[in-house]
Amino acid sequence: MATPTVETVECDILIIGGGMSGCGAAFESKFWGSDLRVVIAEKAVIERSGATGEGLSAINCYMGQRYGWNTPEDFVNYVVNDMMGLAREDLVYDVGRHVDSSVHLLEEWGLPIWKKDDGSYERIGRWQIPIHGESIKPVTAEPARKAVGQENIYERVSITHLITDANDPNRIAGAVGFGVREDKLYVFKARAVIITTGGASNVFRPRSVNEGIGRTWYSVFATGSAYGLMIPIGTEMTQMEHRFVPTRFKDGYGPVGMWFQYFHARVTNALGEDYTVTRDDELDKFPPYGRAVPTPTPLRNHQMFLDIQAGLGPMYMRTEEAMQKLAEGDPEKMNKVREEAWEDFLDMTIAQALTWASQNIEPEVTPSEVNLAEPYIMGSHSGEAGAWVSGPEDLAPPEYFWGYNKMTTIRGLFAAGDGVGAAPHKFSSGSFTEGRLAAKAAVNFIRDNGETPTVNDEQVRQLHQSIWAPLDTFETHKGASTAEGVNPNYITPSDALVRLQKIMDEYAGGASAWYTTNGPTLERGIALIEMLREDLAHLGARNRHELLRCWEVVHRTWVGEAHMRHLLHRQETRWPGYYYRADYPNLDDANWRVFVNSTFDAASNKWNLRTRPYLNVVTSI
Ligand code: SFD
Ligand code: AMP
Repeated sequence: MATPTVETVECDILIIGGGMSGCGAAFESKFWGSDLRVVIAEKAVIERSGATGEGLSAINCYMGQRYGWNTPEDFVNYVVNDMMGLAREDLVYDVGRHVDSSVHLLEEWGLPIWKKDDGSYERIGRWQIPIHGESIKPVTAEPARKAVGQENIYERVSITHLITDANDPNRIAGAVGFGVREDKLYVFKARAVIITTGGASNVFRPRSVNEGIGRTWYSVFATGSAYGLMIPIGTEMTQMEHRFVPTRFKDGYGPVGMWFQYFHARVTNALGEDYTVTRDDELDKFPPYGRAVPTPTPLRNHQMFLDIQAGLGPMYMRTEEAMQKLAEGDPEKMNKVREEAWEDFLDMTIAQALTWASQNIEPEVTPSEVNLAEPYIMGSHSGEAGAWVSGPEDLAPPEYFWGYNKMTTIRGLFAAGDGVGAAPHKFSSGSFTEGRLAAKAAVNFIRDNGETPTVNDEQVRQLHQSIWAPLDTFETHKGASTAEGVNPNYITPSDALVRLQKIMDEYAGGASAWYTTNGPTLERGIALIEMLREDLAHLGARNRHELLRCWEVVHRTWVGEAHMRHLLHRQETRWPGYYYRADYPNLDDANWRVFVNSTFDAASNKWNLRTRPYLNVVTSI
C-alpha cells in the first residue's frame, strides 16, 4: 500500500454527507451565504448515495396545508403520540411548518408526484403522498451540486473523525477522513460543520444471514456515522435507547405503509385472525397513548408480536384480498392496481419485487408473509435517536435553546436528518427540510462568529496515522497465519461487525432475543462491547475498501454502546413492540416522561447519562 498524500481543504461550511439532509443543507447554505465556501464531503456519489439512493415510492412527511389537510400542530400531536409521549415538540413543529415548501421545491426540480384528475396530489395516508420516486435522489442532488459547485464536492471521501478547536474542545474546527479510491488522507478545516451522515443499519444482527447477507430494510450504507462521529468528541446525544423495528415483508424487507394505508390490506395470522381486532384490548394497557389514532407504531408491532410469540404465525399481508376488493372484478381496474403494487417496490425496494418473482407470488392471488425486522437506530423515520440540538428561536423554551437552530452542544456543529434526536417522522422530505434549516442557522452562526478555529496539526497527524493503521497492521502481520482472515494480530472488519451484531442481538434485545433484555443482561453486553471497542484498535484491512469497512464498524460500535447505555438508564418499557425491559415491563409516565441524554468524555473514557425534561410547546398531551 502506497504512502498516502495529505490534502487540506479550508472552507466556511463543511457538510458531511450528501444524502437527503446534506443536499438540503448544500442548497440552502448557498442561498443565504452565496459568498461562503461550502464544501460537501461524501463517502459515495451524491446522485445515488444514502437511504434514498435506491429510490422511494412515497413522500412520507407532507402536511398538505394548501389543501387544508393538516396543520403543523396536527403533525406534532401525531408524532408525540406515535413516540408514546416523547418527542421535542419545537423541532417537530419546525419541520412541519416548512416541509410542504420543500416538497413543492422537489416537484419543481422534477420529482413526479401522483396526481388526481383535478391536479391535486394523490394521498396514501394522512401524511403520505405517492411518488414515482425511483429518481428522487438524483433529482435532489442536482441542485445541491449546482449550488455549491463541482469543485467543492469531495466524493468518495469517507469522514472518520471530527476535530475540535485546539484551544476549545467545545468548538468544532473540521473533520478528517480518507479517499476510498485513492491513497489520500484529508483534513477539512471549517468554521461550521453540518453532520448529515444518516442512521444505522446492521448494528443488530439482521434476520438475513449468509444466503441473503447485506439485505436489510434501511440502507446497508447507513453505518451510524452521524452518531459515531459526534459521540467521541463529547456531543450530547438524546434518545439513543430508541430504535425502530419495522414491520416488513419477510426476507425482501418491502415496506408496508402503502399496503396498510393505500391498498387497505389486513395482516392475518395462521388462523385468519386480524391482531388489530383480537388484540384490541392490549391497547388499554398503555394509557394515554394506546388509544391514539393511529395506533402508535410500536404498539401495532406489539399486537402482531403477541401473535407471533403465541405461535400463531406465519403472519400474512392479505394483498390478494385488498387487490381483489379494489379491482371490483374489473380487469382494467386490476391492471392499474397490479401496476401500483409492483411499482411500490420497484421504486424503492427492488429486492421485494425479486422475492415475489422468485417465490412465484402474484400479489393479487397470493398473500405475502410479513415479519418484525431487526432494530435500526435512526432519527428520521419512526425512530428518534440522535444529537440533542437547539430548537428554533421563536419556539424553543430556554431549556431547548442555545443560540442557533439545529446546533448541537458543540459550538458550530449542526446536525440534520437521522443525526437529530427526538424529532422523528421527518422521512425524506423532512430530512431535506431539516438540512435546509440547519444550513440557514449555520450561515447565521458564521456571520455572528467571525473567528476561524485553530486546528491542532499534531492531532491531525495522529488521527491520520490511526485512520491508515489497519492497512499497516495487515501488511505487518499478514504472514503470521496461512489464512488472511484468521490472525492473532488483527481482527478483520467483517469479523468485528459480526461480533458487534452478536452482542447487540443477544444482550440488547435483538430479534433472536425477542426484543427483550434487562439490567444485568445489558451490563454484561456493555462489558463485552467495551472489550470490542478496545479490540477495534487492532483492525486489519487488506485494501482501501476494507479500510472503509473498518471505520464503518467503528462508527457502528459507538452506536451500539450508546444504545445499550441508554437502554440501561431508562427504567421502563415505553415502547413495547420496539423493545421490552423484562425487569421494568411497564410504561412509567410519572418518572420517565423525560429524555435520556448522554455525553462521552474521551479524556476519562467515561459516559455521563442524565435526563432532560419534557416540555409541552405545542400540545397539551
Ligand atoms: O417506505 C457519509 N425512507 C423513506 N422516506 C420517505 O419519505 N418515503 C419513503 O417511502 C421512505 N421509506 C424508505 C426510506 C428509506 C429506505 C432505505 C427505504 C424505504 C428502503 C427514509 C428516508 O430515506 C430517510 O429518512 C432519509 O433519507 C434520511 O436522510 P439523511 O440525510 O439523514 O440520511 P441519508 O439520506 O441516508 O444520507 C446520509 C449520507 O451520508 C453519507 N455518509 N459521507 C461521508 N463520510 C461518512 N462517514 C459517511 N457516512 C454516511 C451517505 O453516503 C449518504 O449520502 S419507507 O420505508 O418509509
Ligand atoms: P412504512 O412503509 O412502514 O415505512 O410506513 C410508511 C408510512 O406509513 C410511515 O409514515 C408509517 O408511520 C405509516 N404507516 C405504516 N403503517 C401504518 C398503519 N398501519 N397505520 C398508520 N400509519 C402507518
